[in-house]
Amino acid sequence: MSNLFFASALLPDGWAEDVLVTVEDRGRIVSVAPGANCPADAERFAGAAVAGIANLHSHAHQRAIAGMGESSGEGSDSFWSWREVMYRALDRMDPEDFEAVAAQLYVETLKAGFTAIAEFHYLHHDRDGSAYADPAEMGHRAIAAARAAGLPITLLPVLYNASGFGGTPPTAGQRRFIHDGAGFARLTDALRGAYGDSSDVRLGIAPHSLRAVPDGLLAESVAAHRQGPIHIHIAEQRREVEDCLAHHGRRPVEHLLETQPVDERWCLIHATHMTETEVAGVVARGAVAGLCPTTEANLGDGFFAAESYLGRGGRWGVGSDSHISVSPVEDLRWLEYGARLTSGRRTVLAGGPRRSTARRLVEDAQAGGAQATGFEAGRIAAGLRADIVVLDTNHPLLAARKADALLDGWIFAGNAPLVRDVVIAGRAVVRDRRHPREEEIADRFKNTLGRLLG
Ligand code: NGQ
Ligand code: ZN
Repeated sequence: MSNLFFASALLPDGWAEDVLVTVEDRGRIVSVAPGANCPADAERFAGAAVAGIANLHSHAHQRAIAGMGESSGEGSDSFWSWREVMYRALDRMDPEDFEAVAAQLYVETLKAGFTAIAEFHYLHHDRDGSAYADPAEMGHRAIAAARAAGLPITLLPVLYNASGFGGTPPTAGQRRFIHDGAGFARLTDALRGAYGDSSDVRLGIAPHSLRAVPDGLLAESVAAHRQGPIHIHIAEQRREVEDCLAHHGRRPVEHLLETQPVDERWCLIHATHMTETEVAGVVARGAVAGLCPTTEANLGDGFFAAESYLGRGGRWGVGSDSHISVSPVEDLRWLEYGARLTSGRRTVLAGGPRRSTARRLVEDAQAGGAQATGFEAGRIAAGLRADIVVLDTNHPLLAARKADALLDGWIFAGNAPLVRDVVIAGRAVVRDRRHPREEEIADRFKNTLGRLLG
């Protein structure tokens, strides 16, 4: 048992002061007592505590090229030309390199205030496309990196089979991603054997997209995975909506809802292009919309129908995806700003009169992130994981702010890092903005990039 004491904390029924949180040895909260005295043995945090937010969509290898697709190429640049740049960069990435890049990303993820990550992982095979001796080699590396950082991880091995609708053969650039049904089953079995009982790891699956997984194989993989999250890229680019219409006579979300048992286990990544009927359909199933506003902006995807989806009570969370920005602040802020820029109004997602926009965004993202990663977290409450972020209430940006105004300051005012401490399973893994292994992990990352890209 350990005791954590916070000057203030956002609890399920609102803000409280002098909050004593007792945590059992496996990292679950046993009790939460507002208005408490600080026991002598407690670890004391001077700031404002909020439950952490899960980063629900990551391609860790892309951290290596963040910002490297920003010089114009030959013709007009697009999502698809960026994808070629990304494929070329990962051509040379070995397991050691991948682990070094992922560890750096995961430390950054924690320091930004995310307390779990869903790794949508598709770099499975050796450089020539042949399987590694251990088919789960790269998955082990992702988990080793997360453990080095101290970040809970939901590993989503990706099923990738085709380059386009209709089962068109993969391209050379996709050779390291490809599985058939049997190969994918071997991978997921190996992972389940290795990590099935770990408290810091959750396992799910990620059929990459309707483009990359033909319907029959998609149904087969879903049927084989009775437990754990199911994530899929769904409707990010207009071209993929058009291709889906041409092939299936249905839009992607429409097609998925008609053909798969979409429910609360599902997370629909980049549900960018939806009709109102599709929005209502996703909300009714209780699935999470996995939103990545900074990557979606960077890649020119389009605006998610945030006002309508949130207005209907849809579940959602955020992910840093390509890692063009690793920050819950930027992703939550840009979700609201996208809604402002399209509607011409302010506080669009606040959820009613006299509500804090940031409180709404943070609480929705906590809940959606927990659902999509499968970690019992997202609130500071007995029975849940003690994954907690502490804001620096001493910072000038938060001066004279209390309660919800702290959250509005955090999300909307400036870019100074306001997360001071991060607690995972009851232990501070970031203290005073420092991670104990950050230098070592950053050095290894820099060496790796020097070799890969230099
Ligand atoms: C990915 N990323 O799988 O890494 C994708 C690009 C694709 C984003 N969609 C590749 N942001 O969708 O085919
Ligand atoms: Zn993605």
